[in-house]
Amino acid sequence: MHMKKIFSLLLITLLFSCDDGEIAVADIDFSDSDVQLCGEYLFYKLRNSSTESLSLYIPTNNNIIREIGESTYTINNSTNSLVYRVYNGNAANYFCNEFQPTDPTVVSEWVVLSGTVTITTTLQEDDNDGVPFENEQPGVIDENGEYPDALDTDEDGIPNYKDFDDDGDNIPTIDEDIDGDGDPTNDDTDGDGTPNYLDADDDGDGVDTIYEDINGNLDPTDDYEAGNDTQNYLLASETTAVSITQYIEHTYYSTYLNYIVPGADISFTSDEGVELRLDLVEFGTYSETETIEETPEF
Ligand SMILES: [Ca+2]
Ligand SMILES: [Ca+2]
Ligand SMILES: [Ca+2]
Ligand SMILES: [Ca+2]
Repeated sequence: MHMKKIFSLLLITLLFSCDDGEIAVADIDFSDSDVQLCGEYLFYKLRNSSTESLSLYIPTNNNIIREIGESTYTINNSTNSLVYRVYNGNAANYFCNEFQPTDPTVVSEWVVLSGTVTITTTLQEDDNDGVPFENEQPGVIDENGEYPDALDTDEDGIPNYKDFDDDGDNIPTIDEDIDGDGDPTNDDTDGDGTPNYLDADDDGDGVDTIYEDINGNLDPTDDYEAGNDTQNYLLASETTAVSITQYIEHTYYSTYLNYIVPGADISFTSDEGVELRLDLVEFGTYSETETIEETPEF
């Protein structure tokens, strides 16, 4: 109890009395801390060498972190809770445990008795192919968060922004960066004005790159004619074609971003009835990325 009092004096920048009781205003900034998640759904952040936590618990069976859109939850400190805690040690293992650890212990706890929290969930899909999302002509986002007019150069059903082989020649876009400068958009072997990553016939010899795969292993980058040090698909003088009837497996990444914002009027109350106003503009963003593997139909 003595420790708690001392702590409170250190913590509180401004403490004054009014008719409703004591109000403390504290400049406690969690904005540099990552939002972490345990189970369904305990969001939490740690700061000050993990001796302070801010946690938001919304118990529900709904998959709230993958439902695109905005949801507002009522904080009542029984079902849904928002809590600021101070511990007497590192609390990094305090969460995500089936059993509450005995160490560290909670020195101070401040809860939100009433208020709201809004979670806005958006989905970002990208192929990490070296061409930025906005340069893959996604078009305009619709009300469902989708891009119905996105460009699909090879018409394999996967739009360019998430197609890691944009021209469907079985060479991933990132590997069509011939000069290796990290930018696949400035490489055009046959000089036809279409960069290799969008050019199904990279050397302009009339044989599509996908068929210049002599050993048929779905990788045209390892096929050389004897005596050549350049692959057939980049050499217009080599026009041997084989039958290829499938695409390589494609990979892209779906990232769900959950932007969590408490209501503007939220305040925290200690068990002694002291009200604490945190400088809490937002809780933060929790993100979760899923890797999708898909082989388009040829
Ligand atoms: Ca495509
Ligand atoms: Ca792409
Ligand atoms: Ca190509
Ligand atoms: Ca060719």
